[in-house]
Amino acid sequence: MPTHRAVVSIGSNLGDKLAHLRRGLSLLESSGAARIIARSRFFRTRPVDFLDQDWFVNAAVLLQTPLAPRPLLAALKAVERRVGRAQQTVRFGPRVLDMDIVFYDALALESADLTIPHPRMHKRRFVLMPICDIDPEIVHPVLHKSMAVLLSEIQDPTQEVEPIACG
Ligand code: PH2
Ligand code: MG
Ligand code: MG
Repeated sequence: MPTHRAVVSIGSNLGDKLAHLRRGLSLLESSGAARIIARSRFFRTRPVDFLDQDWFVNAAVLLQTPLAPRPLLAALKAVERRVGRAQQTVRFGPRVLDMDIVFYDALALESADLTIPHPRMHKRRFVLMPICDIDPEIVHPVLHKSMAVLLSEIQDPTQEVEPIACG
């Protein structure tokens, strides 16, 4: 079976955030949709885009998966629902669990329901810092810059990201 590698960014800012992230990863593996090859530490991160909400806990995982991008997206959404995510009311607003595909092999895909690489990843410290934890040398397949370089290009001082001791 052909296998693929995907980088997925995960986040939560409602209830027991860390527990939601851990449960999501465990459900993802037990569903058979993906194997987790590496996981970053967990980070406490100040909200971006929609500021009037609680801080997030974010992390990133490197996955091995037999699934094509859309079935992988469906599997991630199924896990989000099982962990308790309801239909979103506010764009960029609070959520129990968010699992976003950042990279899928070196694929570049742009469509209404799915864009890979994630279109905002390079502007977000809460995405880049966890991926750097896994491997700072991963290269963005469209921008052709490493995670370390993209992270160093973010100057925004409001994007606070700090590792959680227990993570
Ligand atoms: N997700 C968003 C919007 N803003 N901010 C942080 N810190 N972490 C997130 O995961 C996040 C966010 C929409 O997906
Ligand atoms: Mg998201
Ligand atoms: Mg999402």
